[in-house]
Amino acid sequence: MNDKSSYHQHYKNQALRAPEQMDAFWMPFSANRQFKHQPRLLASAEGMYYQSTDGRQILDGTGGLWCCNAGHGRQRIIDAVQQQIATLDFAPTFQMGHPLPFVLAERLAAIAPDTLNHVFFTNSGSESVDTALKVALAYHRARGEGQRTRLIGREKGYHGVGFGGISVGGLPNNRKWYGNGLSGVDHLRHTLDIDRNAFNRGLPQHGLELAEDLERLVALHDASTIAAVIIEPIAGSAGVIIPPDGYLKRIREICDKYGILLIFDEVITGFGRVGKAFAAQRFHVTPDLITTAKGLSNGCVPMGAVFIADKVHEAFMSGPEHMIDLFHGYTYSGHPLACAAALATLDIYAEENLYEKAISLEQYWEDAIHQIKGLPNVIDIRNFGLIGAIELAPREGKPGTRAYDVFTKCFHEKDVLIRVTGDVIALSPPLILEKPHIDLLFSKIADAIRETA
Ligand code: PXG
Repeated sequence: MNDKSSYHQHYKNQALRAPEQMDAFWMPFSANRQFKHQPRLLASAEGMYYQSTDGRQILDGTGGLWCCNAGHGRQRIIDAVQQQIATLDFAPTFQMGHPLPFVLAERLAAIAPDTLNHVFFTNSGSESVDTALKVALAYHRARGEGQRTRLIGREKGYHGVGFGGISVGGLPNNRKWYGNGLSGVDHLRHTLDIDRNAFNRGLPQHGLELAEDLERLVALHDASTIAAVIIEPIAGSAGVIIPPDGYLKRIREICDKYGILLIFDEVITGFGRVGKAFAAQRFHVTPDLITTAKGLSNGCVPMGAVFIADKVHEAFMSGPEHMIDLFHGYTYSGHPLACAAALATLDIYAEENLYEKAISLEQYWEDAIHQIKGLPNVIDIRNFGLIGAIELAPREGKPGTRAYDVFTKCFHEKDVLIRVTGDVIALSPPLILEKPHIDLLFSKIADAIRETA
């Protein structure tokens, strides 16, 4: 297996198995039995395309899972990771270190909003969320406000799958199986309002008043009990929810008024998806913490990072110097391979101006996706940055099946990879895409929608 083609062959032979031979791997967030009867397997990837195990080139409309902003198979990342594993495979992370996370954190702080100058490394978005929630609680305690233990999330929010994340999250299926979660959590109302905002381009014009829902929760619980609000500037997993114009700014104002920390979960919006390093910058709203993962390392090695404002960080640095300042961390926080991948990824983003490129294609992207309007069962289209969503009317009594059929048709017959959640088609292509890819993507999706009853 020393060249790519023999590797493919090996992989392919291994992958094409009878369903019962696939049973050992319990796939995440998947209909396992259905999948194993008609698997969708990817063997390799380069640029804008995956290659399926049956040898087809599949256009990537999803950046993997909102991860591969620089596209696939980037030589610079490959070289960096290969060199790193040959040089330093692992170094202990508690009370010990190696140079890369220091270098990487500085690079990250330089592209983050002004005051977010400190970075805590994790291995996933879920861990980033747990980290941010814990830092928020500990921050208040360190300042003598230990009674601020309440965390506020939002309906339809997705913050990964840790107990913290599902507690502040607002997707019923991700919560209801797992008991009560954290106590003392409450949720803002969500902002999806198709009745008033259907087929709106960019930021919805209706719904700013929903930010005042935070005032309701403050009145109910009292500000003195509330540690933090966590929201996605743009929600992805719930089917792409774009914030109403002015909403994030108003949430920031209310948090400031009551001394509540604001956490932006930018696991999908970070690293160029909306034309800036972070959505915070695009919206001109600076939170106190930002959670990230995915695009940080182009999805190549698992890695997450939490960006932390100076004032939060400082609150931990006043004890005796020999004291551990934060009793939190992961064995793999700042893993050498992840750091190497992330540094190479940041190089690519900068050298290829990928964030600016995303903005320069935004109008074209918007025009292309809105051409889907009028096709059968299309009830809404939403877009911002290089994010797009096409919402289909659910089939009577069978929610999710219509979009799922479009998804499988796209994969098996149209050679494009899309993602569906519920009856929403969500799109988040690599930022390296060109106009012809956009044309191809939407013409195939349009065909698939037309051909799906
Ligand atoms: N926060 C947000 C906002 C996310 O979107 C996570 C946290 C959790 O990250 P990890 O790395 O622990 O999975 C996410 C993950 C989709 C989709 O297509 C989105 C995610 C994961 C899988 C699918 O909507 N986001």
